Amino acid sequence: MPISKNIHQKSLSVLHEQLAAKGKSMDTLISQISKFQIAVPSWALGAGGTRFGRFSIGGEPRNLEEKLDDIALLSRITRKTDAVSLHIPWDIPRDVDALKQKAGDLGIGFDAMNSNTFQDYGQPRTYKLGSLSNSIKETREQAIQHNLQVIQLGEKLGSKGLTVWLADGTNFPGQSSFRNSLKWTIESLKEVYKNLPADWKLLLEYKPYEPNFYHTVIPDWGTSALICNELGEQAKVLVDLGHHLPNTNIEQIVATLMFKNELAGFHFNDSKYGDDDLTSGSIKPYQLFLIFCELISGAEEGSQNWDTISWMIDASHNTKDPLEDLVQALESISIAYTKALIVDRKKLTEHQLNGDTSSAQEILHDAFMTDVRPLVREARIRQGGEENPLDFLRKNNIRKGLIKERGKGSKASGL
Ligand code: RM4
Ligand code: MN
Ligand code: MN
Repeated sequence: MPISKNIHQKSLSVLHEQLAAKGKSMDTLISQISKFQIAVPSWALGAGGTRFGRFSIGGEPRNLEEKLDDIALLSRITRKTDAVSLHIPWDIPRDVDALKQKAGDLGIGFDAMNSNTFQDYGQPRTYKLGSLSNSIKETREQAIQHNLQVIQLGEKLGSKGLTVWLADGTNFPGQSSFRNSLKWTIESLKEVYKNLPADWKLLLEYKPYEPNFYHTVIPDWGTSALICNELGEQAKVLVDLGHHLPNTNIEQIVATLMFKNELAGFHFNDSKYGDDDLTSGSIKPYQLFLIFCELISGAEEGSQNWDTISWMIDASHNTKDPLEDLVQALESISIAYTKALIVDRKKLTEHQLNGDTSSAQEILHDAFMTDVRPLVREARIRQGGEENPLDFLRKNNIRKGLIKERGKGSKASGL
């Protein structure tokens, strides 16, 4: 909701007083908020589909260049993103140098590259029964080569990471051997890892089910970590928030991974039941806050360096304007991060050590219940972003303009 400058200033000064009482400096917080940038996935700029259908939103980017234009707009109005995460082959550039040049001009970098061995797109061998875990050597080899090509492309663009998500698994008991599938996956990933540039990381996702419903080769963080340990230091676990069974304690997973310096980064989204890819913070904002609490304390207490963690959104949506959805996601993530920054960690530790359960809980609640939106808004304004990015999109008829330029039926590559 748009608010007046007067109300913004008033609420900011109330917050300033509240924070000062807790010994928190507003300027330090603002610079932390401003530094925190989240990469946008190239596949979130069009209307997402479900397996039952896809409804075009109109004005979707028709090519990679237009995807960059959309991200540049998001970047300008929110100041919360400065990079795109590409998905190959959805995003094979027509002209790599020209794309790099354009991205540079727009101030957009290339975050982790995503390989795709979960679909068939005209390659010689099908991935119907798996890719890196396939029982047929030639199919595994093809999937390895695909990942190597993604790395090569990423190197040209200046990316520093390869994200691997495997759809591999089975639908029925007995369909394959658990142990062989895991062994072949590890062998294949070792081949990929051998070719990983020294300053890259391999981000390995896990997911308990879907598209396979009996078993997934890498179902959980433990299996992902086990594989990463076999690969080496540069391989770490990527936590996609939607890739857990309902009620999983994701903040604990984050803490454990950081404890072992095994956290590669995040795919932010929200979920009610499964891999719903709903807007971050739309369903479980308290969980998102608790995750950030673990991230901040894990980094502050020296478990894992904050700068080694990658931040990406992974969402798709079939009923919202993708630009509006991404604005909302970037805002929710920044709010959760800011709330976690204002937790009185010193007091929290004291209460933990004294066994004072109620007071410990109160510390977290107090931070979570604080309305930090004026702070996030102020950070954005100071960086030259829009006071209210959502309102900006509406007032300036951005979608209407895009529909006029790109057409009503344009369809972005992706899901
Ligand atoms: C998967 C997973 C991957 C993403 C694809 C599109 O469920 O989350 O990260 O590459 O979706
Ligand atoms: Mn993901
Ligand atoms: Mn997913």
